[in-house]
Amino acid sequence: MNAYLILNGPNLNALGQREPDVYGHKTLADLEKEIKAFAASRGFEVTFRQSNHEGALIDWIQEAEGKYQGLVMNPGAFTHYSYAIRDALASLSIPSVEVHISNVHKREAFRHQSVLAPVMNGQIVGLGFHGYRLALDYLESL
Ligand code: CA2
Repeated sequence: MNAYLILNGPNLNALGQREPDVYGHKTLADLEKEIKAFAASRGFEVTFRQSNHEGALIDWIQEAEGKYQGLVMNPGAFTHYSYAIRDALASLSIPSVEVHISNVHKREAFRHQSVLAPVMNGQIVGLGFHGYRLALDYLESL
């Protein structure tokens, strides 16, 4: 059975608590529940991790090698400037997809750039929680 790691970065633990106009009313626990049900219906496994700390995310990326068939990551604001996460992703041999709940291109200019997207297989933005399902569908298609 395929297994995928889903990483969520800084502030995503606050989903559903503030800025519902941007991120909606659902919480991170709701996301985990929905995606776990989706995975069960498709016959694969998902492991969820969230951290507000860059180093913790890097440790999980490094540990994913050989353990999972792919990575889905919403790196939060690290997307826009973390070369340390980029280096970790660049040395990962399993496929990875960047997901953003909001449409970053409709927002502030600093959110338009991803320093991570060039070392990942692809990027999904602005489709809410559905982006995580699409990313998993893509990984399953490989
Ligand atoms: O749209 C996304 O998924 C983001 O990765 C969310 C990040 C943001 O920094 C990225 O530019 C785009 C922010 C995480 C969520 O922050 C919250 C703040 C207040 C309330 C709820 C979540």
